[in-house]
Amino acid sequence: MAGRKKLNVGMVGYGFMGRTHSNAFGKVNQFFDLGYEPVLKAVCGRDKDKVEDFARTWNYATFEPDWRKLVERSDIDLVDIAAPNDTHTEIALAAAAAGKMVMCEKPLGRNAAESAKMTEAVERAKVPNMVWYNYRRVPAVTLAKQLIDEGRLGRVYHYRAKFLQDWTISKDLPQGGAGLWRLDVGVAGSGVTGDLLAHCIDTALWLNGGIDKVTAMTETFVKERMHNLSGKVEPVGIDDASLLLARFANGSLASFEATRYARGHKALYTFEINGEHASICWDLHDLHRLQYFDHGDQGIVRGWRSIHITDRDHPYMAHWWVPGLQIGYEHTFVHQVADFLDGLASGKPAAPTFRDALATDRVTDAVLRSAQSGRWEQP
Ligand code: SOE
Repeated sequence: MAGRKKLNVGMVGYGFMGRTHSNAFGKVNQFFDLGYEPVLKAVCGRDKDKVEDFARTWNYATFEPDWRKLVERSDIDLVDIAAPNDTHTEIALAAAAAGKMVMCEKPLGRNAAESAKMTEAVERAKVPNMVWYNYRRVPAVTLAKQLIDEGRLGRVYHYRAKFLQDWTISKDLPQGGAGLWRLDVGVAGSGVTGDLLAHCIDTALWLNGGIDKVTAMTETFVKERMHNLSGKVEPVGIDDASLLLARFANGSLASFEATRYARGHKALYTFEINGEHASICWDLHDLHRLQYFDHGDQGIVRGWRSIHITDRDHPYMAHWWVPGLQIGYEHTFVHQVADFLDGLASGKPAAPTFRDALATDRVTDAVLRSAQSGRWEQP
């Protein structure tokens, strides 16, 4: 599109998520015809050498060691927060107060109280905002949403989801510091509940509506770990595994499981939805396929279909290659930026907004409360 408006991006953080977001900002205009063009203006991080190197690799024009300076810069339109969870609130509040658009990596806050403050701040400042729950934008997951909204499943009875990893099983793995802050409860807020289960809950709220109540259990299998910053063995405050039952407002029953102790599984996010007329299954390890069973099919050919989501009429796929050629994980972030920019142009904000992500954090808070109280808890 000719005459695109430039949108100057200031990124805070240069870890795994800093890379996924930067890649998405850099690629989006090559594949989507949009009214806006992100410009990688500045990246911010405390380690000068690392941030300088990151700026060079990802083509940022400048770098800033202090996020406060970045937020105040008049040449920054959008602040993207890809730094550890304990930084999200302060940066988002300052960015909103400075009138910047704000995008934030999930989970929005370390708990719902922080997320509520952030939500109030962006809404008070009336600045566009979004949270990076990228799995909504796997084309197969977006297609699941379309099929549900078309009423193909009818009444939903069951929602079943899990997110399994195995990278923290070793007792020798330290907690804290670069790459391992997810094990430090002070920084992360919680363990797998905020990190992995939150993805399952975000998708579930989107596909199946609100959750009325939950009953949960959590466990910390390794109770002490060396802390990289203090150099001492310290108690582990995060949950290593989180399992729950839930009741949705639409009457359906759900079970969810998240763990980093499922030997052999690296990032196995799956969900299955069983409705009156049809069922849907999806699996992140096979992300370009959607399994679909339709009871309305003629009996002799009725069975599970494995739909290869690569055709031009599948969500997002007309923007990529030719039918039959699939895309992957990094593209979900490109789709997220494309929808955000489209929302700016149309005035219809793309989801999940901070308010949507607050709803997820209310559910994950209820999960942690229920694991403590042993009772059903409401989000
Ligand atoms: C944790 O290992 C992690 O990187 C999460 O933080 C991401 O949100 C998830 O998508 C993959 O796993």
